[in-house]
Amino acid sequence: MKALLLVDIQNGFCPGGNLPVPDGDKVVPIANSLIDSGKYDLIVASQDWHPSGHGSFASAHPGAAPFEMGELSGKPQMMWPDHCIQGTLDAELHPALKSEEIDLIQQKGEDPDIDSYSAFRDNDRDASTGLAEFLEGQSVTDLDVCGLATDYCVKFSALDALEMIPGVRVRFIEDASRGITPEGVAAAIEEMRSRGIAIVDSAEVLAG
Ligand code: VGL
Ligand code: ZN
Repeated sequence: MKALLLVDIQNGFCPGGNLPVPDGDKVVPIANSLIDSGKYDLIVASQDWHPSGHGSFASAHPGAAPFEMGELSGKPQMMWPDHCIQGTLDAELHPALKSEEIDLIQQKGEDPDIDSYSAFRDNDRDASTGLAEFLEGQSVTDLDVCGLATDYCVKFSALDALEMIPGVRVRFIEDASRGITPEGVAAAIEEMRSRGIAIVDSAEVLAG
């Protein structure tokens, strides 16, 4: 079974959102062409889904400013602007994304005391969201991962997929993803590659 994981293609990570990734919205037409390709047996998506006052928000820590390192539950934590708050427009999947074709939407980041970049488990690698067990149960052998942001949620999701779904082959679709910083993206791609994730383009996927 071949599956596609669309990571956090939400208003909040697109221009106009609360934590905009440069050109984040450019992934939407590419994601739609992947969705429509007929290459996948299963299409899943993740959705960053924070309660207001989440501990990853700078606003929850007196004196902290967004994009500085701070601390959450005794561990280093990037301080983010308030983003993707449950039930707000910011948290909705991008309106142009063909979300009616998505088989399962995995929400994450609900625990106020820990962040969850990965679609599969919290940042302390403890609490599983259940997505790995679901994909394993569906006998997924091949998983393509793309979306927002390459240097955070996409990278951690791809690495966890490899670790948590027995025997799975993982590919990262570079042009269907965007990151927060160019240096972060370069380091993320190198880390994924070194762990055995294939770095591909949507053209290659669509032609394959
Ligand atoms: C993300 C920062 C905070 C992401 C989510 O989707 O990459 N980044 N929350
Ligand atoms: Zn978040």
